[in-house]
Amino acid sequence: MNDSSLPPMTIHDWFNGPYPARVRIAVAEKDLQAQVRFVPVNLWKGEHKAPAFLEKNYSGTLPVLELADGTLIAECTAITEYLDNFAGPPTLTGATPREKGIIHMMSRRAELELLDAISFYFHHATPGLGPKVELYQNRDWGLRQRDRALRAMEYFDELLKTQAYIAGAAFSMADITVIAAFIFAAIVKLEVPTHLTALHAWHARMLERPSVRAWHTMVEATQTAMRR
Ligand code: GTS
Repeated sequence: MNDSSLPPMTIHDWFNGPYPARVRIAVAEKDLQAQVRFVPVNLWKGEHKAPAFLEKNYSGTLPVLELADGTLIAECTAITEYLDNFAGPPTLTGATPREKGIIHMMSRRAELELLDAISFYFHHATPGLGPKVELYQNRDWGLRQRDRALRAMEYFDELLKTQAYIAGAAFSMADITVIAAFIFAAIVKLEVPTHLTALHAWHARMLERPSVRAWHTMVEATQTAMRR
């Protein structure tokens, strides 16, 4: 909803982070871009672990939504739920109790089994954000998480053979979570196996959504500008 009467919001994030992408895509889906200002927190410099940022988010992760009255909301699902309460389609977290329950379940499944697993693989079994930020790594656990993510890809592929979206018949927050998993998989060069054709076909459809296209265009433009 592009409504200038809504109070301004600040989102602390990093432009191409996969988790931040979840919220940026949600903002675009709800047409709230005009209400949001993005403040960069450089992950690669460990700014998200600095005391000033930890005061905003105890977990030391991005993104964080800051409201005009200073209220801080971390966790992508919580931020998405907050944004979803503004009127206007699409409904990302469900309208009926049944939809809400299913979307919550599938979003958690997409997080725990896929996106978080890829993230743990990145932080534990690859150089991650570098030695100054990655103070503890457990390579064996990281590799197990990679295998967990690969299993989850098979699961979502199977699911998408019989339904159009991750949580059923409509686009939702759960789709955004799996879109972010594709973004993270590309960063860590974890290939989504080509035989998972239903999953790839779903992803091709997701890439055509204006919110997702805009995110990829923004990332390419920002990276080009940073190289100059
Ligand atoms: N459960 C959190 C959420 O949903 O918001 C996880 C957030 C998260 O892991 N964010 C990443 C982060 O801060 C951002 S990014 O990797 O996607 O860019 N990672 C840094 C770290 O040190 O864990």
